[in-house]
Amino acid sequence: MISMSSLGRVLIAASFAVGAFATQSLADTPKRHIVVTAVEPKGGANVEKEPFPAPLPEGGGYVLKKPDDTGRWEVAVYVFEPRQIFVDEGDEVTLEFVGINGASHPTTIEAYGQSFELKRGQVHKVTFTADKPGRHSIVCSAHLPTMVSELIVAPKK
Ligand SMILES: [Cu+2]
Repeated sequence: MISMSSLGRVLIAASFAVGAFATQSLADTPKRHIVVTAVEPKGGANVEKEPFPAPLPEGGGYVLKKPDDTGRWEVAVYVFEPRQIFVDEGDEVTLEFVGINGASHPTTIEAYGQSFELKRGQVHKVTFTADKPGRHSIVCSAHLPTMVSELIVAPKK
C-alpha cells in the first residue's frame, strides 16, 4: 500500500523527469546550418590550342563566350554549391545563400514555400523544419538547367 506522501513524492519525481525529458528533447533537435553559394565555375583556352566548341544546350545556366581578339574563348555554368544537401527529417535547417557570381538569382524551394531573389554580394537565410522526407529541388529560374540543387531529407527510422 502506497501512502499519500510517498505517492506525492513519486508524482513530483515523475513530473520532474517529464520536464527534464521535454527540455532535453527540445535542446537535442538537430540544428543544421549550411552555406550555399551561387557560383560560376569557368574555364577557357586559346583557339590555337583547342578549337572553339559546338554550341551548348539551351538555357541561361550555360555561358559560352566566342574567341576574343587574342583567340581566347571561355565556358562557364552557373550552379549552387553544394549540388546536394543531406539532412534528416525533423532537423531545423538554415540555408544561408550567398550571391558571389551573377547579378541576380530568382530562387525557389517549392517544397518549403520559399521564393526569393538572391543578389550578388548579399546573404539570404531561410530556416525551416525538414518535415517532408524525399528529394526537393532548389531552383534558380534564370540559370536553368544547371542551377538546380537537391535537398534530400532522409526519413526518420
Ligand atoms: Cu542563378
